[in-house]
Amino acid sequence: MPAKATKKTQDSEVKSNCLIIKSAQAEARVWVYSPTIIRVNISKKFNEADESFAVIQQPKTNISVVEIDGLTVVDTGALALKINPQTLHFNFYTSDGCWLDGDDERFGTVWDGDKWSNYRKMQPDARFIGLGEKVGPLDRRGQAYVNWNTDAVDYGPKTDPLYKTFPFFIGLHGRETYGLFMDNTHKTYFDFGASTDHKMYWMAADGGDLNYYFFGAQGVAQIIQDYTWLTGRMEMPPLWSLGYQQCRWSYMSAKEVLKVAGKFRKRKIPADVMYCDIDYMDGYKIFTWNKETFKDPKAMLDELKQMGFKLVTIVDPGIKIDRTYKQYNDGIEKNYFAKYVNGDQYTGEVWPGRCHFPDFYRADVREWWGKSFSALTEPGVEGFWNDMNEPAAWGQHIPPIVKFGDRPLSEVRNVYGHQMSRGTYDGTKKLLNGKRPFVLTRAAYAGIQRYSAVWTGDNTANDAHMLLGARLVNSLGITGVSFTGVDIGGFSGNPTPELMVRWNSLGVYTPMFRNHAMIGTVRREPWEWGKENEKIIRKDIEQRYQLLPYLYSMFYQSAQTGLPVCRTLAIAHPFDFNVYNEVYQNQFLFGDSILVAPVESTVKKIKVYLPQGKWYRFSTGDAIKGGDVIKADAPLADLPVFVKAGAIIPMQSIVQSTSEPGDGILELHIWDGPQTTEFVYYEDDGATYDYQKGAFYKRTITFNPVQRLVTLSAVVGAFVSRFKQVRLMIHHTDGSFKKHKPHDLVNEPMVLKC
Ligand code: MIG
Repeated sequence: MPAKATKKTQDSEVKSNCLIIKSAQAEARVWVYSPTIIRVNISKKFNEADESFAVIQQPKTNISVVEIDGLTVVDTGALALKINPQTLHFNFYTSDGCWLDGDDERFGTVWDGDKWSNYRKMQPDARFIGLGEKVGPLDRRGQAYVNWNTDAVDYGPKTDPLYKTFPFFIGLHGRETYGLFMDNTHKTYFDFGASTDHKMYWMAADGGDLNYYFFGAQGVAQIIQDYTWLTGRMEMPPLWSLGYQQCRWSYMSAKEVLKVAGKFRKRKIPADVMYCDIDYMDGYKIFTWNKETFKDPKAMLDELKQMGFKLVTIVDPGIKIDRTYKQYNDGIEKNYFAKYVNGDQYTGEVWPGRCHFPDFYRADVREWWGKSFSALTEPGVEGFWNDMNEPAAWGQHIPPIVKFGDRPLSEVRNVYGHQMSRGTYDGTKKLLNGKRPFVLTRAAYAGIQRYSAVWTGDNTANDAHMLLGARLVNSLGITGVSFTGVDIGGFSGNPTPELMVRWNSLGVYTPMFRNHAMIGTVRREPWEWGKENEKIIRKDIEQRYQLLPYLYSMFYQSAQTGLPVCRTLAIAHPFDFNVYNEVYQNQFLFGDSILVAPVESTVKKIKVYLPQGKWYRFSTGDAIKGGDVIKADAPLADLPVFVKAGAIIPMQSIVQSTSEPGDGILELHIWDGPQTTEFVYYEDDGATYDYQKGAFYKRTITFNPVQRLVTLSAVVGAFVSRFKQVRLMIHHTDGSFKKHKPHDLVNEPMVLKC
């Protein structure tokens, strides 16, 4: 029975859509965001502005509250929250009464000045996944983490914290799933039973409220969908950013950039993107070009364009203190920089020397920042790499007396990179006049997917880091960030040729495919590793380009549902406990139906766990029975990659960059399976926002193995496909493969025999 709007019991009242409970210790406010999402905010002193950097939804306009046996119960239909108004203990249940999660009865929430800690019951079989970019195993049980965005130079497989903050995890026990997003930007702590009696886990913050969103949907994928509904999803990235990207700290001159780009074309290694790291600037002054080494940026960009390359340039937040520098003068004049508590500008040292730091929390500062990109967009740059935005200053410890607007650093450090990326995205989107910018950031907070892709910072050239990278990418995917990548080859140190090749193979199956290395390391370009290795690298990069129609459709799916492109097996198989086994935890699905098993460069045979069902080895077409561990060959030229029976994978001919049209034939690769399967094919111009106005091309492809038919539904959307024909490529259970004759692609439904 819903409570009347004015109903007031002894301890609780409902004011419009908010349940308010006052205890001796604190006040709790509860809102319902959807039947499966309830927000709880407990505080001693609410900030009535109630802003969030992450959440883009509003609560529902009503809330249903009843009193049962002294408990205040919020019932959403799908979820029941039972609150003890005296102790402020909260417990969440499914609609059929199954307990999901709640406060530990002994402690619940405890305050220590402005700090709070919250203790929560832990079941014996509890598992936890999530928190985004965090080292350690897939199952976080027994691990503890801190969120405090840090320039984690030389981080190792145990370093914490790293660059980003995602206070969101998914818990599992029995057959139940739940999620919890603690939307608090202070330094926060999560201890998943690492340092307790195994009866509880806990989380804490150095300030702010115990402000969390509880997700009660059943299924990991459902919770990710709800979480990304709440915090937003990415827009479609420019197609070129899904191609191969070549970076280095630094290509030192326009001449060198062009030479490297030219070599890709000469050696017929597909690639789309070149990068300029910090040395393109004049004295590391952001939004400038070095007058000698990059004399004519437009000429360089024109030439790159002719070769089918895009350029991404780096920007750091630190603005050099220099009276001859526009951004410095603007910033001083308009008061755009962060200050100490006494009102003086904060000064820290980074690449340019002494710097001030833009106050990205202010809309006018973001606007100014965004406009400054014209120095890069005018000559033709379309990709913007946001580095050092933890923020980083030499020495790492920006004093706590620094303020951004009226907020102390301690409160908002974790969202500095988020706000910088927001300014970059909004600004460059305007400047590019309808074209999609590519934005990449190192520091981030929950919700970053709305503005930017992310990479995992300064990793190292060793096998452990390569495997860790797979876990970081998969974990970022759980927290709603799809467009992710690592420095392929490892940033610091020098990979062996074998590691370089292996890492490149894995890069094919990473949303962002970028080769990058630190200054002073050996050259990393594909031709630096000997003839044989170059061949393997070329073959793998070609594979990536052939997969682009599949990958682009997967990005579309991700933009629609929030499901990541790289998916830990825990998403589709949360209760298949093999997926958490340390031997198999790095495995992931690349899109709906490609399973990738990362392997160290020194290992030539590995154990792979294939979930229930039938599988095929991608490279050979050999059929394999799932639900078991197999020993897979892993020669350097053939990373263990598998496809699900029934998989429909649209592919294309090899092109040297996404700007090439190719042969116009869409190849539908299908691996025979027992059941009817479906794939939603998606295409648009890959460059503009016209898809948001209907200029897309979408159709459902269905494979019916009994009738031996492949059908393409009528096209939805007004875009004309870049493909003229469609060709079935059928992989049969006996390992044979049949390439059918191409058919003209028409917009009406198509039925093809196979
Ligand atoms: O202090 O711009 O993580 O990718 O090459 C190092 C130079 C600054 C750190 C980034 C790295 C980049 C490097 N930057």
